[in-house]
Amino acid sequence: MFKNAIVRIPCENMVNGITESKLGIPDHKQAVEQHEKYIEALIKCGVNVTILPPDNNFPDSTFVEDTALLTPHCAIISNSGAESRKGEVEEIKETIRKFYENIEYIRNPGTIEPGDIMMVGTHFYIGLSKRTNMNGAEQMISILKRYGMTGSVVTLENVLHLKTGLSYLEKNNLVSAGEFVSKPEFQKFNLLKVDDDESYAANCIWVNEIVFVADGFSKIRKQIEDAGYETIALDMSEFRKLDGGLSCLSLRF
Ligand code: CIR
Repeated sequence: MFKNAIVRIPCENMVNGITESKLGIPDHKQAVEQHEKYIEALIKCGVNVTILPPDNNFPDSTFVEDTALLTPHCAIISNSGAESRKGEVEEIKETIRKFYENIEYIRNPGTIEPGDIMMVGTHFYIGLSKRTNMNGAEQMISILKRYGMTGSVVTLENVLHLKTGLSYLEKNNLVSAGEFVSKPEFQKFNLLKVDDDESYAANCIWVNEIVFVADGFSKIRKQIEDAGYETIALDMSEFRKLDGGLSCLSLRF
């Protein structure tokens, strides 16, 4: 169960965030409203939410997931593979220190963004992407080992981050899209397969037995409900314009 979450309110400068989508420029006001609904949903799931103020120095700073991996035993501060995002970790360290005594760091030449890391119990799958390199993954795995956890790498080609196409919902249920559906390492899971026309919704999150799903993707939402979960649908239109999904908007621990 998650007791805490950290989020950061989207800044006006989000209009300059990194994106490969061709969905247009996000509307800041609408993004803030969508973010408020996201916070309300976390609170509904019994999570204490730490809300950080907007940080205009970093257009992508609302995507706090990429700043750290927060495990039950330690916090690991990441090192973004995107130049414009590297400074985000400085801004969040102070908050993480309030919750963790054991803090570790990924250092150059290693890069890693936790959007590439999926937790399954004490094991962490790490996607090798444009943002996460082998050195970063190896540093992460050796830190995890020191704290009694394990990690393994997964290759990916077509998506920004591992969790753009995969979400673990506990109880062996794995939402899976595109290139991940046929990967041998995931065949042991009960796969909830996402159709290509709903691939954006493969990024969903389990929060204390409730699953947050992007609004407007009824087929995967029904599959998740049929698997026994209550769902909350959230409008993500403005974050999607920056290639961001539900997991990216919080650190949950
Ligand atoms: C970026 O490209 O870094 C942001 N525009 C989106 C980050 C999404 N984060 C995530 O999937 N964890």
